[in-house]
Amino acid sequence: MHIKRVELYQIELPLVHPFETSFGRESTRTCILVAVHTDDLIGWGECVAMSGPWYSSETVETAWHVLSDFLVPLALGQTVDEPTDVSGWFARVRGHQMARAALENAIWDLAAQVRGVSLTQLLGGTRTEVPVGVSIGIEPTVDALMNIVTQYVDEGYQRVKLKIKPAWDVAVVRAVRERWPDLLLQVDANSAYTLDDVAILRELDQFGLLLIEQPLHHDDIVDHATLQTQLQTPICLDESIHSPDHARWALEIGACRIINIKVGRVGGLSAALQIHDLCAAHQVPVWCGGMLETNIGRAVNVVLATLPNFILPGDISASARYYQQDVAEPDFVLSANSTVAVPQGTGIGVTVDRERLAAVQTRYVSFSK
Ligand code: OSB
Ligand code: MG
Repeated sequence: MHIKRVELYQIELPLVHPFETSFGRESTRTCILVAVHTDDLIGWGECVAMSGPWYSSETVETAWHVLSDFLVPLALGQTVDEPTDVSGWFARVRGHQMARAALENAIWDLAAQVRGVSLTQLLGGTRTEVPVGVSIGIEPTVDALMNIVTQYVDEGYQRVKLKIKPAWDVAVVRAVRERWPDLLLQVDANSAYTLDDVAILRELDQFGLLLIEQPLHHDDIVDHATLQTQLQTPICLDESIHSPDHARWALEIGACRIINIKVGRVGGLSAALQIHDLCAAHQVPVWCGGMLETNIGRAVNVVLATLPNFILPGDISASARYYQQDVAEPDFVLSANSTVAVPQGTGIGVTVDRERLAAVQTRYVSFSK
């Protein structure tokens, strides 16, 4: 297949409920959608960079710049046989994983469409539904949080992740654990602690958590290895793992016992597959993280989570947990056993709603060779 044209769309979608983490509060999701055209097909990818450099150093602006000025020119006019070749075109570009992933994933969508198969079939995924949980932000009060957890548990989520930060940790987790003794529960600190906080983190051991996600510095691997020797709860790395090499380094020094794979954070599906396989070889379970995606990015997450070593439930909640009206359809819906169904159509299996896209679009550019 031959890449003829690439379009970038910036959109703004209001979240149904503001999402607060240790790095800040978001009420609207601003993101970039990438459309890659062959003569007769269009592949879609979502760039998960956020408006500010709080989760990672990338932003919507840096991704727009790097896509427009470096990545799209490298892709235009190329003939693709295997989507695993795409990351090689971008090898000279350092960093900017989220920008690279958006373009690479659009080409994966195309590659599956060209073959007339679903992306799940192309990747060799084995599930028709994937187990999911819900990631719950920091709330103004414990009462407000308890109401939100109640709502999600009533909706059928069987696994809950709580965002924590200093002074919003042990007491909050205790309150939730006391009310739901059997709930699958985990926490995510988004790098809000240091090794000086070992005593607080050790207190979390009493709550039978599935994991503690990214407690220390966003680029650290070494201190996490030290911390893991002092905790019973498995550490799961998110921010620190930008590539298959980071995953290998983390496993080699025992920095974590679980890895959260986010396609955007690691630079695309090819890298995500490599990390999946590496972890499987080390018997280290993985799960699919989320970045408040629209149905385009969510579809890729669901597909990725069909691979066998995605053992823990993903941060892949139902579409309605994020947006009243998405830019692609159909919506992902929570089933009675806390799963979502894997799309069966060709490619990523969701279709862009052009009217909705036009209504939320704030910036647009088209490049052709
Ligand atoms: O750290 O996992 C994270 C959202 C935005 C940025 C970082 C994170 C998150 C989430 C939400 O936890 C996951 C989701 O439901 O999409
Ligand atoms: Mg995280």
